[in-house]
Amino acid sequence: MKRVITYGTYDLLHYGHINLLQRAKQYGDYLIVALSTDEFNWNEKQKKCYFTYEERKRLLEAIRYVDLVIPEESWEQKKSDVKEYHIDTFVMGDDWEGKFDFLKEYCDVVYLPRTPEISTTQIKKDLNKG
Ligand code: C2G
Repeated sequence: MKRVITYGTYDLLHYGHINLLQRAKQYGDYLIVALSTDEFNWNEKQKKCYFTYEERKRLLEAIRYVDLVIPEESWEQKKSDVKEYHIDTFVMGDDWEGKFDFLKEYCDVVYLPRTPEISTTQIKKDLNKG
């Protein structure tokens, strides 16, 4: 069984995220999403999520490509996650290009093109226009 992992906030969930998850799953049979906790988002990314961790986890678990959701609580957990979950391929959007190459010692590292036209920031801007 080929195991894939990816990380993110996934708030507000949109089709750009789905595109990423769908492509990530193509690298194996089992996809784990390490979902940023509310604390990690606020303390490390200064992101205040609209949906709580539990709500975002529930949404991700409903996606056919996702097999397991685990918490992302620190920047440093990736190496231990890759070992603990016997990961074959680490996948991220290419906005992170090169940032996680240190994992190449432990698994394949793939950066996939983002879906360019959509982002949570854009959604919020458009909604605020009324
Ligand atoms: N993404 C995408 N296209 C978009 C928006 C996002 O492909 N239009 C991808 C991102 O590249 C990322 C994933 O969807 O791989 C999740 O995006 P975010 O929730 O914004 O993730 P981020 O806040 O960048 O957190 O340790 C890594 C971090 O947790 C990543």
